[in-house]
Amino acid sequence: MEMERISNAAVGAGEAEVPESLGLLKIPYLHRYWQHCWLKLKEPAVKPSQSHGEWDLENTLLSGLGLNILETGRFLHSASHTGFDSFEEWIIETNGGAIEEARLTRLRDALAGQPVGSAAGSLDNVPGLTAEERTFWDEYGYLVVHDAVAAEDRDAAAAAIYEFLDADPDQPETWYGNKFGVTIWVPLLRHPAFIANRQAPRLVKAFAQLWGREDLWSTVDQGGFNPPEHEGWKFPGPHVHWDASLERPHCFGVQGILYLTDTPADQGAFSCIPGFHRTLDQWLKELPPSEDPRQAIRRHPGLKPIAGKAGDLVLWHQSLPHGSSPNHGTEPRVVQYISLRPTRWEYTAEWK
Ligand SMILES: O=C(O)CCC(=O)C(=O)O
Repeated sequence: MEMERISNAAVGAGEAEVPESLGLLKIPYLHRYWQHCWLKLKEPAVKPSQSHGEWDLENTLLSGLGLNILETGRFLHSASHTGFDSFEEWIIETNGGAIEEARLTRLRDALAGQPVGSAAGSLDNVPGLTAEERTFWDEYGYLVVHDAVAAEDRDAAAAAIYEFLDADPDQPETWYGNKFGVTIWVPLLRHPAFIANRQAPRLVKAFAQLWGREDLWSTVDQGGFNPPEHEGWKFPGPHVHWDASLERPHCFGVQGILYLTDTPADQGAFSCIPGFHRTLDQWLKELPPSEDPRQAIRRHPGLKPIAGKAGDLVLWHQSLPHGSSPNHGTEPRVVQYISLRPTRWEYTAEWK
């Protein structure tokens, strides 16, 4: 198939007109993204480093369309659905049959390089981080934001995870039948309470303050369920790691996890090495060349579990080594993963 040229590819162009041929959602960049995925599929020799270098915009696109990056990849890889029309139909169907025009307009504007506000509306009167919290963040690279979402959405999200897993909070024998395997991930993505939590004003404001901007897009991330260890169920990870490239420069990025139930430190809490974002460069320089940093970090003694209450949002700088931890408590740890990123952000494309 001849690759069609999109003459008005939206990035930064600021153009308003979208030709009829660009489909149902009228997002020129969506067509460009689809073409790019198609090219990678048909010509696997094209390395990611030779890609069009728009990792940030691709994430914005998918977040704006309420899509998870892995589910989108899976859809596009399934041989029977490679047409652009079926891609758009799948997007709409995945969103429950319709996408609000206001959401599409905000996305179109952002992809066209126009300024957009927060998805949660004005944040002016929303309580934000204090000066002490900002100082703590700078020093330690993580932060616990209390009562980040509405209590009813927090509880509804926890209940949705139990229901999705066919588990019962009062029946421990039901906690270990995760149909998705031995994992703490729960691939529930678009429960209404999950969507509400991603847009909770206090949560959005915390991300906005750390990024220093409001044109943020929430990843469509999953839930998590980490039950107490026992003889037949041992914590499978994630062990300490980074999700960002270790190639320089080490860019700014904020990741987050929302505790949906009380999470004492020994109950499978999120763990990180506080302050490591400030010493990552030096640590890498001093590491013997024979050492793989991603293995070496596992021996670091500074990993600290971060306790929190139901409704607490733990934020961390992406340069902090982090992971989950074995649950030595009596209750499961129940969470929702949430990260917000701007339309465009600095990132290091080369993976190390
Ligand atoms: O579940 C956790 O506590 C850790 C999450 C994590 O490692 C990640 O989001 O990259």
